[in-house]
Amino acid sequence: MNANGITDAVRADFDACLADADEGGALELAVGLVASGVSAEDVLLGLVAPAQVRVGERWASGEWTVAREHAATHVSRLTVDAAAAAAPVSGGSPGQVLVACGDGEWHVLPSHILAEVLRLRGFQVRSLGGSVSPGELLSCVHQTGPDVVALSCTLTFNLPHAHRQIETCRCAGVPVMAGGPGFGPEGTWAYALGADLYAADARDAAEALLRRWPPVRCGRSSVQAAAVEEYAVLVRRRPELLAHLAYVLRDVFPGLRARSDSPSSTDSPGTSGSSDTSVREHEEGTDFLGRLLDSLAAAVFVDDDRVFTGQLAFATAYFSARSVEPRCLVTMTDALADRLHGSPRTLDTLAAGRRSLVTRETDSRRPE
Ligand code: B12
Repeated sequence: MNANGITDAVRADFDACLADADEGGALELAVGLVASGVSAEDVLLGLVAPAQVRVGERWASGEWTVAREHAATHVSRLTVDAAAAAAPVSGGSPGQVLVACGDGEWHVLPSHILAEVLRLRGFQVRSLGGSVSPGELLSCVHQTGPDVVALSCTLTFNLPHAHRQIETCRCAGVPVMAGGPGFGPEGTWAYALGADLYAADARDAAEALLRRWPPVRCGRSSVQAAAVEEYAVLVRRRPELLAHLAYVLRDVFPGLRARSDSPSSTDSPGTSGSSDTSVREHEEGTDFLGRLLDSLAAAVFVDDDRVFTGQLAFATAYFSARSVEPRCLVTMTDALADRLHGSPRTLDTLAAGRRSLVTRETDSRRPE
């Protein structure tokens, strides 16, 4: 039994509900816990959040399909809503929080859990859901006048977008609290981007806000002009670099062969006689490479190799689980380095990425 009253058996039951997409069972379990005196906050943070981490592991290891992950996440979302609705809300509203995800960030559930925890603690909360552009955020800030914007980032390659959101809020005079694993260990990259506050989870966030309300603007971006310049080069050259990678990796990377016979191939989907499956596989392959390029660009932007090496570690595990030779990632870093001679920071980041891959490869060959 844990301090919050959620036992291992309860966790196992909830995992089984997610595995079976059993909405009824999950809601009964969660609402039952709240009725028996477990706080809704504990249900959200001690039951649903860790179960979602396990969902991610099962998807990443290839045990679950994307469809199964979607179904489980849907049940988790319903569970969050039901548990929160079954609990009393603390009285007295300290003020208003606007919860948002950066552009390109579709991990909404983390921000939704945060929103519900803050609401249960008495804050007035408005939630914007996934992938919000800086323009949309600005207009909502002007319309609703929040005391603080809570910005969620799960994926590190979205950091440059998060920077734009933080800058937008700074221009509007509203402080930003950042959170989510995308902001790095102890929120390192949140502070680098100029966020005013960071919290590791929703409970810490609520407590930090209640301790020092209203939050004030104090953050300062340490993003350097030279880094932004190299980042812009990577963004501008993204299509060309991606086409080159697809060509270089066509024999080793799943799904790329069918549509990468020449580096200048510009066929639109369906015109080369490929089957729907090969078109889809090709798109998935280029999406994957695109995300690796984006994490290289994000690493250059925040001037921290770990953004890139972390993504390479994820890609290595992802490939290994799918019997794809992770060595193709070394080929990828070399192919990019060949094309990016004029970008010294990018070359350093690629070299760090390459070293991390080679070290991991050597370690994996060492006898236990
Ligand atoms: C569900 C899910 C999805 C769903 C999201 C649907 C939804 N409605 O949310 C969908 C299908 C969209 C998705 C897509 C992708 N996903 Co996904 N996803 C997940 C999964 C399984 C669960 C996410 C979740 O709900 N977590 C639970 C919450 C509670 O997590 P949390 O971050 O701990 O949140 C707490 C704190 O971080 C904090 N917090 C969060 N935000 C904020 C904000 C503030 C201000 C504060 C103070 C605190 C705070 O408070 C929260 C509560 O305490 C995770 C696994 C995981 N480990 O999280 C993978 C995971 C995040 N996804 C992953 C990947 C790779 C992807 C894709 C790139 C896959 C793809 N297409 O090939 C895409 C990218 C989409 C995009 N651009 O955003 C990887 C990321 C790995 C990596 N290093 O890149 C993960 C880790 C899976 C894995 N194990 O490999 N995903």
